[in-house]
Amino acid sequence: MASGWVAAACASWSGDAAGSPFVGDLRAAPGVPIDEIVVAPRGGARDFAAELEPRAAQSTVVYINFDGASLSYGLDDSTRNVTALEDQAGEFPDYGGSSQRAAVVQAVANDFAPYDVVLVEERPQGIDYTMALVGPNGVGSVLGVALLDCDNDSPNNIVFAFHHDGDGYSAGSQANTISQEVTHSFGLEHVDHAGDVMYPVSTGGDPLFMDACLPIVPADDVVCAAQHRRQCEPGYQNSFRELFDLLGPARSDDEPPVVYVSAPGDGDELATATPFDIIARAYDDHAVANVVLFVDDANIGSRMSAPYSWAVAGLDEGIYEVYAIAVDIAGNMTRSDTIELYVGVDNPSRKHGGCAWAPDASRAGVWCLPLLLVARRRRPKMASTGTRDAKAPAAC
Ligand SMILES: [Ca+2]
Ligand SMILES: [Ca+2]
Ligand SMILES: [Ca+2]
Ligand SMILES: [Zn+2]
Repeated sequence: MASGWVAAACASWSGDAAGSPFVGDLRAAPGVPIDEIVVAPRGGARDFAAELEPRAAQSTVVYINFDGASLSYGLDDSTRNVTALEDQAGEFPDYGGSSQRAAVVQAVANDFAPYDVVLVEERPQGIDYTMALVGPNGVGSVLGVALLDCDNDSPNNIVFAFHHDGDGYSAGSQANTISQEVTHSFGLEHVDHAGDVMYPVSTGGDPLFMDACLPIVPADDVVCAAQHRRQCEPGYQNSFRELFDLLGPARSDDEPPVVYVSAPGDGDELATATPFDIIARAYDDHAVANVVLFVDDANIGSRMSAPYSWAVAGLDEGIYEVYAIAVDIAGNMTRSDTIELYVGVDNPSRKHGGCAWAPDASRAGVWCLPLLLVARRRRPKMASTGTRDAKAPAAC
């Protein structure tokens, strides 16, 4: 422990709980120890000069990463995949299937609903975020591991939940592990109440952050004492109020999401025989609830988590109009621009005789420009002869 590291394993603690002053015998509690918490090393990455500048209040961003990552060892930095937990360095596996992801994210969102927290499933760019890696990388019998980061000193921690799709834990239980690990990275410790997210044993049910001063366990090893004392007597923690102070209240969500169809491209020509994916991208200032794809105004199906992708095969020849509608968790809705797909048929505007700009900047495109300019210039004179005006571009 010369380096200032303190490891607190839930499993060993619950074994000698008899001497603790709180009510309740954890040895009798059913369930699995949730995690190991490790006190965060101090110093190094923090940029104090930057903190002298006033900043607009910003939502706390939590990136739930189900896709795995390649981690190196050093001071925690989620943005560069660096973890201070040496035994987690290396390849962290992905979550596996996707059947439970949306429900897990929803349950985490429910836990953090009172606070100004934005949950995302795609890696944010250019901002601070806590990353929760979710995948089967367990060592021993615990379900997770996290740094205990008093006063949320680092905004870029990485925490770990060793769950995978179909591991036998409900979405609510998996979410509880994730929520607890994330919250350790804000400096909250374990409390002795099975109804609180910070209870150190996974017992099922649907714990939340309770608005009550609950005894911290293990009682003789409180680490972030100053932080807890703002709400409670020494030795106690009010998870709800502490998070409220650290994160701020949830903001109302009046901003609709941004959504667009990213693949195939507008006007793309596709073969009838070749299956392809339609991919939409959606972003929201809070969280996207789902994205629904429409082809020729028919609802093709909803996706609740990124990537928003629909496999397409066996389409008849024809021109299809495709758009997506994204809904955020507050019910705000956005319809994307419509793209056209040419399946088994030519896109006339892609022909060399057309006026569209060919991707290879072909000679036809170059010729087309002056003719179009001529057509435009003539337009006022031909205003009374609408049919000729409409035909002008076809002359190219
Ligand atoms: Ca932190
Ligand atoms: Ca919960
Ligand atoms: Ca929104
Ligand atoms: Zn824990």
